[in-house]
Formats: sequence, C-alpha cells, structure tokens
Amino acid sequence: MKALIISTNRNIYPEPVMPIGACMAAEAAQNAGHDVRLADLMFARDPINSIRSVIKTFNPDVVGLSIRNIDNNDLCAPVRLFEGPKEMARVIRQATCAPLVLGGAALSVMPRELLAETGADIAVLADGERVFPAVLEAYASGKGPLNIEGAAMEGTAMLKDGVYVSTPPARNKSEACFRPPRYEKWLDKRRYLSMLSAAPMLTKAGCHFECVYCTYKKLPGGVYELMDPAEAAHEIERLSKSGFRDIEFVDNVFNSPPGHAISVCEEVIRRNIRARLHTVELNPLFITEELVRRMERAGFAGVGITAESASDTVLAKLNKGFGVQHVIKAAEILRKSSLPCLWIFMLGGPGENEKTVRETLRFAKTYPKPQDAVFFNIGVRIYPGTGLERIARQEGLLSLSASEMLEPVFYLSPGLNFDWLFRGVESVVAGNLNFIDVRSMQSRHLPRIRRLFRMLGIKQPLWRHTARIRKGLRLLGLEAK
Ligand code: B12
Repeated sequence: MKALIISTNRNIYPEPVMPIGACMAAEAAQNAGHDVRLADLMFARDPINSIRSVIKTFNPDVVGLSIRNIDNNDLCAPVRLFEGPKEMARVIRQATCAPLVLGGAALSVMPRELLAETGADIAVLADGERVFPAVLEAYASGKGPLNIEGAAMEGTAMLKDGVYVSTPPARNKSEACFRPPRYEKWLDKRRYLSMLSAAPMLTKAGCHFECVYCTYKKLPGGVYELMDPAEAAHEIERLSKSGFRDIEFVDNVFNSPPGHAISVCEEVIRRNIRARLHTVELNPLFITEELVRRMERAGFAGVGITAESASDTVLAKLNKGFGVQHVIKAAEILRKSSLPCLWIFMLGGPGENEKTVRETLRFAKTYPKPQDAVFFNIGVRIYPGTGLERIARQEGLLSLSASEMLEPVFYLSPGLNFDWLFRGVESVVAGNLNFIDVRSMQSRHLPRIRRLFRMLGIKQPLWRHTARIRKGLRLLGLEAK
C-alpha cells in the first residue's frame, strides 16, 4: 500500500516538537513493507498547498493524519490548535478518495469528537507503530477495518452510521514498539535543531497515577509496559551519534516506576553516553537522592517537576497521590543537586482559594534553588470522561456536552476570583525574574531567542536562562505586559 502520513502540528510554542508518533507509525508501516511518505507540516510555508501537492504526486492508497494538540491549554489566551487539522482533513477529502485514518496524542483525549469533526474513516487510539500497519493490511485485503461482528479493529475507533464503536489497544508492546524512529530520515533535522528542539524518546507506556484532570488513564491504562533499560541506553546512544545530542524523555512520568528510571540512568552511565538528557515529567513522589545522583551522572541538563501545587487541600482534590511533605522533600533533595529544575504549578484547580494560592506562591519563593525556574499555569483544561469533568458538572460550572468540549473549556475554582488570581500571578512573576507564566511560554520572541541561542552555542533547556532572558527583554522594553 502507498501510505501518506501527514503530521499536522505547526505549533512552535514553547518549542517545535518533533512528531515522534507520526514517525513511529511511518517507520513501522515501512518496515511492514508499505511504501510510506511522511509530510511534516511544522515548517511548511503553505501547508494546504503542501498537502495538495504531495497527494497529487504520491497518489496514496491511505492517508494518515497525525493530530497532536487540540488547543494550547491556556485559559488566559486560548488558541484552538485543532482548527488547522480540521481544515486539512477537508482538503484531503477533496483531493483523494483514499481512506482517512486519524492518529496522534489528541486521539487519546477526544477520539469521538475528532472523528465527528473531521469525518475521517477510522481513528487509531494509540500504539500507531502496531495498529497502523494492521490498518493498512486490513485495507489492502479489501476487508476494511471492521471485523465480521461489526466491531472496530483492536486499537481503533470509528463512527459507524453515526454510532461510535471502539476497541481498546491490546497490551503487548514489544521492545520494537519503543524504539525511537530514525528522525533524520523522516524530518528536516536541521530545522528542528536550529530551534533547539530535543529528540523525543519514550521508555514506557502507562501511568498508575489517577490525577483528576488527566486523560492518560483511558489509554494505555494503569499498568506499565517498560522498555528494557539496556535497550533504551542503546537507542539514546544511537540518537546521540546521529546528531541529536539533546534527548527528551516523553514518558507520561519519567520517574515512575522509580526503579526503571534508575536503571535507564545506570545503563546510560555504564555506556558513558555523552548525550544531554531532559524531562519535564518528574513526579515529586519518587524524587529520591538515589535517582537524582543517577540523573546527574547520566547527563540530565534539565528536569521539570510537576508539583502542581504546594497546598495539601489542592493536591488532595487533584488526587495527585502525594502531599506537600513530598514536594518539600523533593525540593530539599534537588537543592543539594546540580540539576537545573523547572517547577511546574497549576493554580485554580478544585479546592483552590486565596489561602492555598498563597501557600503555593510561598513555596515557590522559598524552596527552589535561586537559579531554578518556576512556571505557573492558571486554570485546568477539562476533558470529557475525567474526574474533573464530573466535579465541574456537580459544581454547576460546566453545562457543555462532550462534543462542545473540543472548544477550550477550563476549570477555575469557585473559591477564587479570576482577576485576583491573574493579577496575583502577574505581580509575583514581575517581581521574580526566574518565574514564568503562560504568556512567557507563548511569547512571540521565543523563536528568535531559540535561533539566537543556537547561533551562540547556548545549550538547552531554554528555561534555564529564564532570568537572563527576561532581564534582556526588559532592558529592550520587549517583555510581555
Ligand atoms: C512530553 C509531552 C510534551 C513535551 C514534548 C517534548 C518533546 N520534545 O516532544 C512538551 C512539554 C514540550 C509538551 C508541550 C506541549 N504539549 Co504536551 N505532552 C507530552 C506528553 C506527556 C507525551 C507526548 C509524546 O511524545 N508521547 C509519546 C508518543 C510516542 O506518543 P504519540 O505522539 O501519542 O504517538 C503515538 C500515537 O498517538 C500514534 N500516532 C501518532 N501519530 C500518528 C499518526 C497516524 C497516522 C497513526 C495511525 C497513529 C499515530 O502512534 C504513536 C506511537 O505509538 C503528552 C501526553 C501523552 N501521553 O500523550 C502531552 C500532550 C501531547 N501535550 C499536550 C499539550 C496540550 C501540549 C502543549 C500545547 C502545552 C502548552 N500549552 O504548551 C504543548 C505543545 C507543544 C507543541 N509545540 O506542539 C496535550 C495534547 C492534547 C490536547 N489536550 O490538546 C497532551 C495529550 C497532554 C494532555 N492530555 O492534555 N508536551
């Protein structure tokens, strides 16, 4: 089969991320013997024209549309990122009658709604590297992706006469499922590196945490499937040798299960790999001295800690599975380390009030190292099927139907006044140069700063230089007001 995968993501904030999922699906389909083309639209000047032209020249039998983001998760300045892929799906339908297959991280969040909005034939719910080749086989055999009983193929969903049918993905990832793709083969490596993008690397599937706002639980479930640590180190070495010195772990949580993270670091140390490793998904619960020492030696250049709050009331309502004592312990351990840290907080969730916000702000000013960066998000995006959706409905804050929730909709605690929170965060960010809010993440200066840093040889992560960047922007009168 001739399979065309279109990676629709064009969002360059906070950085252009390499489409690991689309590349994995493409590479697996090619390894299964199909003729595969990947059109990455991240840097395309005219994406619609690019789509028309690749369909015309390649004439695919199947088109896969990879959708990463629905929106930018920003209550203060929401951007509807799904608008682009929706228009692209329309253009694809005009240009070819090949079946349209959806895939990508967004599909694990709102598959039914994305199927309805794009009019696609089928959605791959996860594990594109296993399921996409099977879907291609089903089309090649002429049977299509519905089995005799009318059920969707394993790992897929579709709207059958308007009724949503789906079958969850099986739990049998093999080692090959984790192997990072040969990015240089599918993407414009130079363009990504010029923007300081890191190469994504996955070492596990699953997450056992039950955070109230999260969609991970739906897929791939609470049990972990783990990459062999030695194999992970081997792949890290391969990526590094092929010019991707900055490698970012994109696991849901890097340090859970903790023993696996430690083993991955140990294998990297044992092989003496000189890569610069990153993660923004460290859970405070499993931050131990043992892990931190290994991460330092393995070459971590920056770690993000998803603390979310420093109030026990809010952490309990968010069902984070840890309390302030764990956040403080993590901070104390990290203080003794050389790891640059980005502390990530989410203000305005269930149970939040002025007192709990003050607790978090006090923590942020007290515990992180002076050179660490601190990020505040305001409000929590509500997705269908989550505990947060139930809370929002019970509290009378949400009356939209699931399909209407494709529009950015956020939870903001009724115990808080939005203006008070917004102004409070604005003022604390203004007063602390190492603090950032969502506006900094979306700053129009970011792409230029990235290119400048690349030219000057300044290394990732960008947030490590928050205070210096903000000082510079302030001097030039360019800091967002
Ligand atoms: C790590 C991560 C980040 C890192 C990325 C680092 C990097 N270098 O890549 C950072 C912190 C930078 C980040 C940023 C953002 N992220 Co983020 N991120 C994630 C996370 C945790 C993992 C993503 C990942 O790489 N997974 C591993 C790969 C292998 O999985 P995958 O992409 O889903 O691909 C598989 C399948 O989807 C499928 N597949 C993929 N493409 C295709 C195509 C076809 C045809 C087929 C058949 C199958 C298929 O097969 C793949 C292999 O199994 C996810 C949550 C999650 N678990 O999905 C959120 C997630 C993707 N992010 C999300 C969001 C919103 C964002 C931001 C917009 C946040 C912000 N305000 O800045 C930005 C956008 C960045 C950008 N430029 O687009 C949302 C997206 C959905 C949504 N709610 O809109 C997610 C799902 C979190 C959530 N539940 O809300 N993110």
